[in-house]
Amino acid sequence: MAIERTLSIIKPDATRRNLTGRVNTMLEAAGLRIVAQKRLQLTQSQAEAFYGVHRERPFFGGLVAFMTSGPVVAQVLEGENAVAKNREVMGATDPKKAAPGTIRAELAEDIEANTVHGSDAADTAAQEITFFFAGIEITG
Ligand code: 3AN
Repeated sequence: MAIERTLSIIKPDATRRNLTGRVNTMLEAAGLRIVAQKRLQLTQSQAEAFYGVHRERPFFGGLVAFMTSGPVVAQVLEGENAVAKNREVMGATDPKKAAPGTIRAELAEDIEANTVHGSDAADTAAQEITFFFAGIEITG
């Protein structure tokens, strides 16, 4: 299996509840290595650009408002099959449907305030990593 990198975001509901460490423990326990990490406050235009693919969806405005409601922690995760492995440890978008033991089942508040973002494919991972990080900020 290939060593991959994926982009993870710990969302404002989690930073507000001081859960960054809890999330990181679950990521690391799943075999993912945090090879870059920074806490930042997204502006409205940055959040709109990051979630541009969802621009036409009815929840877009709420999603942008939520993602700018407090700090986020952007991370690059590395490991075997990292994109799929991170999606697995995150759990389903709606925490009510997330498998027990996943981050969203354990920690998420609802379908919008769902604690973590994770890239959904290798190509989007590459784009999303570049959105947040310069190459010099990522160490193996
Ligand atoms: P995922 O984050 O599981 O890949 P996406 O990419 O379909 O899910 O959605 C991006 C984000 O938009 C979700 N993480 C969630 O915060 C929000 N979202 C998705 N569907 C809904 C919905 N029906 N109502 C409110 N927010 C939603």
